[in-house]
Amino acid sequence: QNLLAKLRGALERKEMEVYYQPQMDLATRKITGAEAILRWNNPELAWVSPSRFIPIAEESGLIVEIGEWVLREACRQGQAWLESGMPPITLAVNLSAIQFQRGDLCDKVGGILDETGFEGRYLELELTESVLIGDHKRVVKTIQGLKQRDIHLAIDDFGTGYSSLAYLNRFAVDKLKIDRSFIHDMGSDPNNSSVVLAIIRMAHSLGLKVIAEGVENASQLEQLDRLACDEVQGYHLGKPMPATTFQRLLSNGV
Ligand code: G
Ligand code: G
Ligand code: MN
Ligand code: NA
Repeated sequence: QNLLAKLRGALERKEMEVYYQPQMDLATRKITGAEAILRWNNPELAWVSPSRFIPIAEESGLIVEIGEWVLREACRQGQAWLESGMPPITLAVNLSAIQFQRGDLCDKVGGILDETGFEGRYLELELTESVLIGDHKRVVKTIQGLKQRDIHLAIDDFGTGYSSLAYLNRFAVDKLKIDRSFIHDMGSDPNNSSVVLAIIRMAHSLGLKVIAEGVENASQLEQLDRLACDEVQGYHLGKPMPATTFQRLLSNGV
């Protein structure tokens, strides 16, 4: 396939870049984190959305190499920001189920932490619900390994998967990311916020934090604050942006 052919070698040609999208703590209204989001700029194709190329990278196995590159790049950047005196923030990195299911994830991640000097307590890995319904023993072992390095774990796109709620208790997950479709549906009708409220209550009763994705306006932000949501992420705070732009945003004391 054409896209796959171009995807091979994209890293070597330096066509990939990691963007950062701010995450805000609702209680303090401060930026406390960022999600690392991959951008691919191919000279012939211009910008290609990850929703188009990630599935191809997964099918072809290229996601292992690409995912490792994103992780290393985010940890390197996070450590550089810390060393430059920026306030500590948590960097969230997306993991593909394929990366998670390979037996060597903990060694890979641990190696990158050692190599960059970035501490695990500043790193959050975003998993999808589908990851947790895989081989139970292996999932538990991998999660234990990551926890030993104080790495945080978040469930991405929460509420859109088809697995049961049982895994929330069974696995040492720290945070739920409420899928942006639920935030969108909150709209102007407060009745639509009941699903969001249910997720927040359940998460808190299990001792988990909650972040809302896709927050696009002040009304959604204030609704989420009233529902006791912990953190928000979305265009209202900022789109994914290059590292230099994010650094400027953070040093302007938001
Ligand atoms: O930017 P966009 O909305 O098109 O992103 C689409 C999807 O791509 C999102 O679900 C996001 O989680 C995923 N994505 C972005 N960066 C990465 C990455 O580095 N690794 C993986 N596996 N997925 C990513
Ligand atoms: O699935 P994941 O959460 O990793 O997807 C992140 C993607 O969501 C990013 O690629 C980003 O472009 C997109 N995104 C981030 N904030 C918003 C938002 O407020 N509205 C919409 N529609 N998309 C968003
Ligand atoms: Mn994500
Ligand atoms: Na998401």
